[in-house]
Amino acid sequence: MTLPLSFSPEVAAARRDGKPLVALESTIITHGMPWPQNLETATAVEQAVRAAGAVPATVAVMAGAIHVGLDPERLAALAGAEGVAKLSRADLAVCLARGGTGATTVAATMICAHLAGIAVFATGGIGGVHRGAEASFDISADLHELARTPVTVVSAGAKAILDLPKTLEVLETLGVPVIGYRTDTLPAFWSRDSGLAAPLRMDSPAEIAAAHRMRARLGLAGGQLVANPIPPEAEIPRDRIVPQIEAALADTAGASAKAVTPALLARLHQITEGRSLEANIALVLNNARLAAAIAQALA
Ligand code: PSU
Repeated sequence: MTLPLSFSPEVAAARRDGKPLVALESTIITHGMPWPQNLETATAVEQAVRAAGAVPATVAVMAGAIHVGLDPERLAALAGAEGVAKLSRADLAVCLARGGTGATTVAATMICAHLAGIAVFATGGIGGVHRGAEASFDISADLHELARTPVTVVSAGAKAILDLPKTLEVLETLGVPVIGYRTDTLPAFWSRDSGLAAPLRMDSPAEIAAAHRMRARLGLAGGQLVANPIPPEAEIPRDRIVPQIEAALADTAGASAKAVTPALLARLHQITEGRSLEANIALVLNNARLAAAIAQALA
């Protein structure tokens, strides 16, 4: 049986010509940002990857196939759709087997990127250990995926709505390298600094590419998490965002499972009067540019 993989013409040509590719996820489009900023951002992120010398491959499941690279019509259809499923490792195969449609999270995008032979993936922030996880057990499947699938994921750290110290602990237990890019402290998504030390530091795309290759040579399962701080001009300082996060957490206490992260992000956009969304867009663009440079260093 062949894999249910469908490449856009741009991605198919890049694979043929051996051009560097960067995978992009689609849950950020369907669940992370409101219309129309979601479509504008997805389009701008693809453009940022191209401008930085690589080829973007936005991943989503549509009508029972994994699409690696979405043409503008498919991208617009996904961004405008209501009630799209949010797919992780657990539900990817079920959605495909039923001929369904869904957006891929970090975990599912890593699986699809690896199937497509793409080693580098840019997102905003990964999922992690939610606050109160000692009672709820809510830990994102993104962490386990990083431990098993060999893709380098460029993020602005884990989303600061999470319990960041516990997220770091779990990543360490799972053997996932967490690499601060040109920083000694872990970035916290909307802010440049979480106050926590970054376990590792690298200062160039070439070093990150070399570490990616070395993991493969050693036969180590799993990927790398690159934590790239939001640009200074776009950041929301920690003392400003932390109370706003607390308010958003209080307002969304009823959400559970897959609904938690989207509900928190949406409430925070309201509380910050759009500033958290602006910061989110800036950090994703920044991650796309770094991912393109890493993909070129790997090619
Ligand atoms: N980065 C963003 N916005 C997002 C996400 C990442 O800037 O919405 C998505 C990713 O798809 C990630 C998901 O996998 O949030 C985490 O969801 P959960 O906490 O339910 O695992």
